[in-house]
Amino acid sequence: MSSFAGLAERVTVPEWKTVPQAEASGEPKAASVFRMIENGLAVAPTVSVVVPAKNEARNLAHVFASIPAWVDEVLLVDGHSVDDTVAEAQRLLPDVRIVSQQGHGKGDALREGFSACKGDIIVMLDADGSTDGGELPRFVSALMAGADFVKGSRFASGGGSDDITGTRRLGNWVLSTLVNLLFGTKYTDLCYGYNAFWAHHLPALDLNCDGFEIETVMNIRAAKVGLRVHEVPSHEHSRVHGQSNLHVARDGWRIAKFIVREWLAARGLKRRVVDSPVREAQVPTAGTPIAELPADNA
Ligand SMILES: Nc1nc2c(ncn2[C@@H]2O[C@H](COP(=O)(O)OP(=O)(O)OP(=O)(O)O)[C@@H](O)[C@H]2O)c(=O)[nH]1
Ligand SMILES: [Mg+2]
Repeated sequence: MSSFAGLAERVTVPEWKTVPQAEASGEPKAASVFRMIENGLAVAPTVSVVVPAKNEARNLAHVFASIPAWVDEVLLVDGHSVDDTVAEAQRLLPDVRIVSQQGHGKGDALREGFSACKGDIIVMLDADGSTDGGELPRFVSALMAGADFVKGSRFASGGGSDDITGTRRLGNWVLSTLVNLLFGTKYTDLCYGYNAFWAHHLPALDLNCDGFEIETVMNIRAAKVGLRVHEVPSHEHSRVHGQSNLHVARDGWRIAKFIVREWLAARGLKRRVVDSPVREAQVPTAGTPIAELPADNA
């Protein structure tokens, strides 16, 4: 378990309580330990937090201070920053793992960060101070309760935003409605950067996009492969310092094109499934991991 020297003093979290699993169950000694993540809830799975950051040096103190001390690793994916993002991250959090992004774009950054994670659970958190690490127990709790993929929602009951403009709200509603119609989902928020999932579902998500469409594509793929998706309310704060990298019209149009692309791909897949006699033999059984089920909800 990593120490994150310096972080624990700044963050108010419940006292560490490690209980060997074997002691709790009376079974032979196991490697896992439970950690208290909030009052009345202890978890054994390890948690990685991925923070994509492009010129966010001035926001990192705020962001890191919100990350609870029970998090096992924090990965900062640096997007060719020209400010002191990397040095500041290392100064604030000596245990931080720096991933130097090879490509460009938030989607590319998250993909590189996800593939470097060692935790059982992966959580994505923005570096501009808009997403609050203090909400992490909600995401982890939902995963522990049976979800495969947990999306934060600013528009679920209990959520909110200090940041969203009228234009963005409308655009997000239109895109969410389109996805719900095309994929049979009931998402209340589509383009939000606070999500968490079990790391073993990463191959099923098969992420291959580079830009701000990444959250949308993740949400669609999660539905397409049959993952159990839960929404939890989240409050989006205003960016603390600096300027957004998102261009509403350009990125909104790009997201719309990705939605249509995913829909066409799902229809093609469905046709192949229907045409192929081999698929007949692949009817899922009770023991089949849900991420390996064929897509069927286009
Ligand atoms: N590594 C990396 N991070 C990026 C890149 N583009 C954006 N980010 C980060 O992704 C997060 C979200 O980007 P923002 O620019 O805040 O965009 P947004 O949150 O969608 O839009 P706002 O609501 O206007 O803030 C921030 O932490 C950015 O620093 C990139 O190309 N590489
Ligand atoms: Mg932002």
